[in-house]
Amino acid sequence: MTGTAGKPNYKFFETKKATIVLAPFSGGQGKSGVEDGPKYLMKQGLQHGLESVGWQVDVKKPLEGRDFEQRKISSPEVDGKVKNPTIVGEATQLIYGAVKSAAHEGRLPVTLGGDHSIAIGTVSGVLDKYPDAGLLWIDAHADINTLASTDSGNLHGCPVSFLMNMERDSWPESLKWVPGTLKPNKIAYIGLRDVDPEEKIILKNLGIAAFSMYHVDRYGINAVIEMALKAVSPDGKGPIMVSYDVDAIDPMYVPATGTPVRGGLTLREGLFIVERIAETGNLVALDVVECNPGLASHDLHVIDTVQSGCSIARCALGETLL
Ligand SMILES: [Mn+2]
Repeated sequence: MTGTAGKPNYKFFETKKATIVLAPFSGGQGKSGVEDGPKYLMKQGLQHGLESVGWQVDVKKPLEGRDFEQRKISSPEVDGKVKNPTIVGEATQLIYGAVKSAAHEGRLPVTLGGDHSIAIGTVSGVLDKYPDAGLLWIDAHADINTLASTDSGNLHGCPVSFLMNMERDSWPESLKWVPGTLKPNKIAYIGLRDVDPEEKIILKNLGIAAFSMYHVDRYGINAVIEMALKAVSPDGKGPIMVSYDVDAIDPMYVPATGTPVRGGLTLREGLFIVERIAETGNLVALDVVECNPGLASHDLHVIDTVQSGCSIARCALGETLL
């Protein structure tokens, strides 16, 4: 290996066309501000960053004019334990439509959250085009609570259980559109360090490839990525989607996020994950979620967080250090 590793070649795309899907949605959790994530990321130059690495980019706004924030504030909904299932169902279905059509048009969807509940829509949309896609979930949390196991009732802690069709009988009407076709052998986690007891049991029972910060320390990030890729695509040829929660990275680098947990990835480890996935040529979609400028204690926190989000997107879409 020389210092001039080849530029990534995205083999599932004839031409490098991407669609930025703006998903300014906060209804999967209680805090305000995460709905401003897309606006800040765009203001920081995310679109130009993708164009600078050779992509033709268009922008879709599937939630425009829908007033989900207003509905969350003026008529908060609790169904059993579950909070705001109606707006989560409606918003994720709109995002699903946008991501699905971008994918079917041969474009690479880059969805900007918003809280992580939006991945119910993005992953479902990507699987419609690439049913055998592997999903890498980069996160401090497993986000695999079921409606029975969730303590908080916040749906951003549950998207994976919907994607995997777990306990469908308990689902609210608004989420019944979710196809739920993700198989346990098609998801791998990197960065975990705050996993609920019942989630640990679910991960173990389903045999899901889950790499915590312990594994990152034990084996190093390079080996962990290879193991994660192998778990979801044993022959190394299948399409890969990345759902990237910025809280995977340590709050030292990414402070402005809803559920920060200390002891996370360094910024370099966090970027290396997407650089390496880009290098495989197998990337077909990316989410960048949970940037919450409203939770920064000063401007530098906003800049650190938003710049990290932009870097994740550029590295995933082919920016290299050399
Ligand atoms: Mn998450």
